[in-house]
Amino acid sequence: KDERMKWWREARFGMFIHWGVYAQWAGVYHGHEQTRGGAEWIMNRSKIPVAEYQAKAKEFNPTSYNPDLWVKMAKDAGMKYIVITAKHHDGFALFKSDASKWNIADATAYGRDLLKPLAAACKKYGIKLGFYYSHAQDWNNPGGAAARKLMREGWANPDSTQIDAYTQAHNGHWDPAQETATFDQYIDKVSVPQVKELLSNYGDIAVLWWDTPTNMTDQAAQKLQDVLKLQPGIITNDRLKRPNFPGDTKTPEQKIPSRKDLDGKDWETCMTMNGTWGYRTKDTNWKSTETLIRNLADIASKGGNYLLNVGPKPDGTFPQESIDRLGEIGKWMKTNGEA
Ligand code: FUL
Repeated sequence: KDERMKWWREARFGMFIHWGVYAQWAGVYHGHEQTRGGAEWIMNRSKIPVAEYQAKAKEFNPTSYNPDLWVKMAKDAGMKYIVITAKHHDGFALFKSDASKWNIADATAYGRDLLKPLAAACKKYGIKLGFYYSHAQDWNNPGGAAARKLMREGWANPDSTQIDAYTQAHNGHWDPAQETATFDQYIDKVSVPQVKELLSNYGDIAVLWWDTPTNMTDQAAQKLQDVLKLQPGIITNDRLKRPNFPGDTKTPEQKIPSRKDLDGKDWETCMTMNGTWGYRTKDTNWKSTETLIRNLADIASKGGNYLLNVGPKPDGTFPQESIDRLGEIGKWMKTNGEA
């Protein structure tokens, strides 16, 4: 295990990328601002019908996507690895998949795999590539789980009371289309095969970043864990299924543990640069570069890693505020950071 963890323990700094068709909505549904949570949650927060969400995805066409530039920005900032949302909770795959048509190649105007060229760019610059995969929650592929049974006040949908009653009676789902298969069928037909695809078709994969074990069983978790054998060197986090699948790394979110909370297990703080993981037009709550550098120093001094997020725009470019901060961190790193 120590051998497997070696590069990760030395890395200290990585880039998280939350990108998907939710970037098109950018936190707004029919003129209603999403008032809480990351913009990548808009389909669930606003309980957007499956057909409507998928119709909008047809227009997704990130013609300015330039993974070479993305990876170069990460590298110049001193980052050693990238973890990208191969599939977030909306179930949309950024890769060509035979397990579900709900993927970039089959469901959008862009029509081709986004991860292949990213993997090539990572290889070119010597940056490790990891995949975030929402294994349990999936709001579009039938049978997938849906967390959050209530919209509560302020969510961006005027019909919230009616929808809340429905979701409470339907285990978090808000659209009958989501329940045309069972959770076990979803695990067997979508989740397990897609993780196989991800671990077979993109070269060396450094990290599998599971997220939100909603409705997970130990049996389903074991099926997913077995797929990891395809990449013997892979590192995984602690979100597959608690408590029996602890993985390699703990994942404090948006916070830096204090020394007394450290227990010897490897850990990685993931954090947004503003307040959202997925792109959101109205979120201008950007942390200063100084804060980000202080965070990195704090985390590194305590032996953790900092996974700092970028939420690209629907056209495939990074928000300018993220580009600026990455550039400034890189400048600081050149004078103070790296040996
Ligand atoms: C959370 C997710 O629900 C968020 O959308 C985001 O991906 C974050 C890193 O993990 O649990």
